[in-house]
Amino acid sequence: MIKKLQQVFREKYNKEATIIGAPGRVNLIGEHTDYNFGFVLPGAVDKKIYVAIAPNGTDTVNVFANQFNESYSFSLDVSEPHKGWMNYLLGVTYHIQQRGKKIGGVDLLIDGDIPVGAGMSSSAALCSAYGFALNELFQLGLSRMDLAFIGQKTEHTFVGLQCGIMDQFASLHGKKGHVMKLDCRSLEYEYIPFDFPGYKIVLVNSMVSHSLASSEYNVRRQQCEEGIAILKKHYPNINSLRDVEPAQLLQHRDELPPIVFDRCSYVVYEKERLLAGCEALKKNDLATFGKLMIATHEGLSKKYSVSCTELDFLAECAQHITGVAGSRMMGGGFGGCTINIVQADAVENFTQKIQAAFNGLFKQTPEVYVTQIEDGAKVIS
Ligand code: GAF
Repeated sequence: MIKKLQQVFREKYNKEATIIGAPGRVNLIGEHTDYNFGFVLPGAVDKKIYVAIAPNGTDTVNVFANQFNESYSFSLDVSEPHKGWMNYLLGVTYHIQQRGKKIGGVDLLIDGDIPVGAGMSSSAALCSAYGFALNELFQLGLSRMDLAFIGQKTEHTFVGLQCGIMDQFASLHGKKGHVMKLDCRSLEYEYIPFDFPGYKIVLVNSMVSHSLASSEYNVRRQQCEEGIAILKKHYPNINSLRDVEPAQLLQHRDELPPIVFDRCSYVVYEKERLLAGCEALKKNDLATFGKLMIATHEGLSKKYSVSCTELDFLAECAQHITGVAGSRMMGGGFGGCTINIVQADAVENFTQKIQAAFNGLFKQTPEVYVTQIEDGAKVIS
C-alpha cells in the first residue's frame, strides 16, 4: 500500500510525499454513551486511511482519492460545505484555520483499506489523517486531542452528524494491544491491555451501509436531551445521562414519553455495563465480558432501536457458534459490523458458519475482518 501510494503520488504530482496513516476503530462496549458524556472502550485497528501530502506553495488544496478515482481542488479560504467525502477535508481545513493556525496549499493523495460504511469510522480516520498531516507539515503545535476535536467539529458543522468524540479520539490515541477507557466528560483515559492471545476480535459486515445513520443518530441524541431536561427538574445536578442512576430514572418513568424512557434507560444501563466490563477485562474474565456484550446488543436493538434485521441476525447467530465469547452490533448502527470475540482456533469455523447462515437468508456473503489493535495516527514514511 505505502509503495503504491508513493508511486502514484510521484506520477500525479512529480514530487515526494510524507505519508500519514490514521486507523479506524473498534469499540468493545459503551455505545452511544460518548455524547451522553459517559465512558467508551475503543481501540484503534489495523485498517487505515492513508494521506500522502506535500506542500505546493499555493493557496489551493489538490486532492486525488485513489479508492474512488476522484479529484477535487479547493481554496484554503473555505467557508461552507460542498458535498460527499470532501466535506471532511473542507471542515478540517476550515477548523484548523479557525484556531488561528496558518497553513499553505498542499497536494494530497488519499487511499485506505477501511471498508466505507461498515461502522469502523473511516470518516473519523480521514479527518484524523488529514489533520495530523497538516499539523506535521506546517508544525502547527496542535495536540492529538485538539485534532480529535477538529474532526468532531467537522462532523458537526460540515457533515451534519452530531457525533461524540469516541471515533476521532480512538483514531488519534490508539495504542497497540490496548483498548482505551475514555471518560468523555473529563477526557481522562486509561489504557487497558487487551491481552487475550487465545482470542481474536472479529468483525462481521452486515453489508448494510449505514447511510440512514446521520438523521436517526441525531434524533437519538435529541431524545437523550429530552430525557435530561425532564429529569433535571428533579435533580438539578444532573447534566447528562451519565449522571443518572437507574433508580432515579425508574422513579420518574411516567413523566418521560415511553420512547424517551427507552432511550434513556439503554444509556443509563450501558454505563453500568461498561464499568462492569472494564473490571471483567482487568480480571481476564472474558465470559462475563461476553455476556455484557450480548446485553448491550439487546439494549441497542430493543431500547435504542439502532440495529437492523441483518445485525440482529449476525449477533444472534454468533452466540450459537462454538468459541464465541461475545457478540454485538458496533458503532452508530443502522448497518455496519458486529464485533465478536472469538477463540483464535475457532475463527475459521466461525467465519464459515456465519457466512453460510447469513448467505442462506440474505443471499449475500458478509465480509469478515479479523482485526488487531494497533497504534493511533502516525507518520508512516
Ligand atoms: C458513531 C459516532 F460517531 C460516535 O461518536 C459514537 O456515538 C458511536 O456512533 C456510537 O457509540 O460512530
